[in-house]
Amino acid sequence: MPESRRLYYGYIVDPAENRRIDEVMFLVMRAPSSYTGEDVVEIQAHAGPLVLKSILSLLLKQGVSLAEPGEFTRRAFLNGRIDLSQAEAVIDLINARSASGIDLAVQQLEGGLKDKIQTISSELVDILAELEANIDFPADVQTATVPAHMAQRLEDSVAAPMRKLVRDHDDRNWLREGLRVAIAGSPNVGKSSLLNQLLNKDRAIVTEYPGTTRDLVEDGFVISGVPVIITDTAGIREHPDPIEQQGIDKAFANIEAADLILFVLDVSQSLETEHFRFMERFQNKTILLVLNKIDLTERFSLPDKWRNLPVVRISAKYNLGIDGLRSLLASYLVSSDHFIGKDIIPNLRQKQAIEKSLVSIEAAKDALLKNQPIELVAIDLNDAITSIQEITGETVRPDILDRIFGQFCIGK
Ligand SMILES: Nc1nc2c(ncn2[C@@H]2O[C@H](COP(=O)(O)OP(=O)(O)OP(=O)(O)O)[C@@H](O)[C@H]2O)c(=O)[nH]1
Ligand SMILES: [Mg+2]
Repeated sequence: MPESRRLYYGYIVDPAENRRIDEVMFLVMRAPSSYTGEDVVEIQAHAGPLVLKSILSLLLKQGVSLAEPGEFTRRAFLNGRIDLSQAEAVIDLINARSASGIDLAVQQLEGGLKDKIQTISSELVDILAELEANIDFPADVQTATVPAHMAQRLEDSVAAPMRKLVRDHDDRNWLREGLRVAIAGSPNVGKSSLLNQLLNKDRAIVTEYPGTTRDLVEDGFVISGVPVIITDTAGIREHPDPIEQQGIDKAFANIEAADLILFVLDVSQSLETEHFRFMERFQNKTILLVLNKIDLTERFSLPDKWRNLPVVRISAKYNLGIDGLRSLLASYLVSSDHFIGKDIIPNLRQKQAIEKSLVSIEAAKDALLKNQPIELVAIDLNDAITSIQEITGETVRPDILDRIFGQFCIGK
């Protein structure tokens, strides 16, 4: 009987022909000390495709079946070895394209989000239990003081930390998926030239004709361990031709969705009303002013109201100041309010579950403050608990599980 978690040496033998197929190492991991929490045998064979195929078909003949994509992780979840947020972290880890993506995934894999959610949800369960005690024994408690104190407790120990998680997703989900940077500006200011410099390759067409770029040109690079998804957009101008107009529409949609805008100005041209209009329109977004073509003139002064914005002076054509722009981007990424630290950032699914739960919590708080029957408050709190537990997977629907585990590849 092989011992658990010990490596053995031997041969795979086809019993029908008593023929040796491969020289292998194998490992037995008995439940519950394995990835899935079940009994597991791992065979380490030589990597030739024919050898592997022969071993596999022998095993299949013995009644073994092939794993579905994500089946190992799904079993680990179903056996309670990990929760759903940790299973999702496995996907993030496999898909990570940068050091920050790995950091995030590892923290979640270690149970960072799970712990936070469990703290919040057990607080909710406590509050609900206390309320239900009031339903059963109303005479025991001074009912008049209960609602306000409960509403406050819901706010402080449940709603506030949940809102912070939602904010963290909104502010910093790009650490997982990449910071979206849009290069915007009038035609011919050197946007495509800048894209090519940042990527160190000829990605977009550059010509002296205004209106060269019409579609979005997207690419990616990594800066300070963080993935950046950068898009060059069509030059924005009034009265474009119909094709250009489509490009400009796409440009605006892309700029709207970006985390950071590089607004490129040509220092040899004077500012027009459309530049001011652009800045007005996107005043709530993070804009970095890029003054290009500094090889042509030194005389360019910024309007007073733009003086507080971060500015870099470059020549995209002659590769001047590009490193300065890179370090400004890097410092933006690691600046105090963006720095990742040991924080946990929920993904979109998790954020949506928190938001759904928050709606029920607000309703419960409201009902408490309006002195509505405690039974009604209890219904809201139950809904809140159900929603928040979708994150750890205690209450999640099977079709959502299918969708999550469908993202895995075979063997994970
Ligand atoms: N002198 C000088 N010329 C530049 C500089 N950067 C770009 N150019 C030139 O400006 C022209 C337009 O450059 P592009 O990069 O195509 O400009 P764009 O903003 O992408 O233009 P559209 O795609 O039409 O919106 C080209 O002839 C470039 O060589 C620079 O720093 N200095
Ligand atoms: Mg262009």
